[in-house]
Amino acid sequence: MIIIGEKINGAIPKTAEAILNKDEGYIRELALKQAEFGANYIDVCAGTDPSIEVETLKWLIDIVQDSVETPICIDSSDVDIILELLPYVKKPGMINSVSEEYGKCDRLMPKAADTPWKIIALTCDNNGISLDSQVKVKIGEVIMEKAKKYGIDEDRIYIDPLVTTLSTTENAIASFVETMAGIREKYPRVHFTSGLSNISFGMPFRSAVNRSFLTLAMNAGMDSAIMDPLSPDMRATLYATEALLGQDRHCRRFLNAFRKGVIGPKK
Ligand code: THG
Repeated sequence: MIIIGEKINGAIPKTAEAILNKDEGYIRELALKQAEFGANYIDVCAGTDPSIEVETLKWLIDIVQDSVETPICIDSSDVDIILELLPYVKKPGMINSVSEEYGKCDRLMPKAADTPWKIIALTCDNNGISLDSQVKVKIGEVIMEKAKKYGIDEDRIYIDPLVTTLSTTENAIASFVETMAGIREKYPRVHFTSGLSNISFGMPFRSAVNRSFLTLAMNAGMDSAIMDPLSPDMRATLYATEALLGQDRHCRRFLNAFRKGVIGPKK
């Protein structure tokens, strides 16, 4: 599994407070801890007024780059901001995200083509997010064909099928699984990712729903997640599921994580 650590995001009240107060130490600690607990990428999202988004992201990126070797996942809905930041980031990481909205793919892909940056692509377009998995599959195919046209290898694309909320859409998981299966049929090397907490909006005990979603989605081929690596329960589910799915030879990662205290029963 490729873990994208979600904690440096201005939508989280404590992180927003740290951004407002220019609390470098707090952001540094989030970067260090997420790297320590297995994040392969560190998502950086300003969640501020658009007029100060670039400035905020640069400040966050500086701190992360200075603290850890883990590559950054630039999280912005504004393609121009992403393009402005690409040369600013020292180590190529992930772009989060493009979609078929407003020609985002055609604006970003040519510029990212000859770089090692990986790209998260959402299965939505100018009509928004469809509830129909077949519509999402079609959008996914359009995105993959564009990647091919611009010379971006299939395995640099991480499709986010945009899971819907279980409390309003009973077949949220079924639709998510169908979307992945439909796209993977044509593009066997593409990756899939998802913001884990989207599934549980509007429900109590969200962490239980998020963890079960992680297991089911991994079983259906999701190989990346935007998640909180600082949650011990989430880590336990992740490592156990990898082992159960035969993705952890001799359960070595599970055993090592247990020995190091990264996972284990509550004390
Ligand atoms: N897809 C893509 N990018 C995304 C999202 C997505 N970026 C933003 C968002 N969704 C994913 N990031 C977050 C960040 C924080 C939280 C949820 C999604 C959050 N965190 C709580 C906290 O840290 O306090 C609780 C975490 C927990 O208990 O699990 O709510 O869908 N491509």
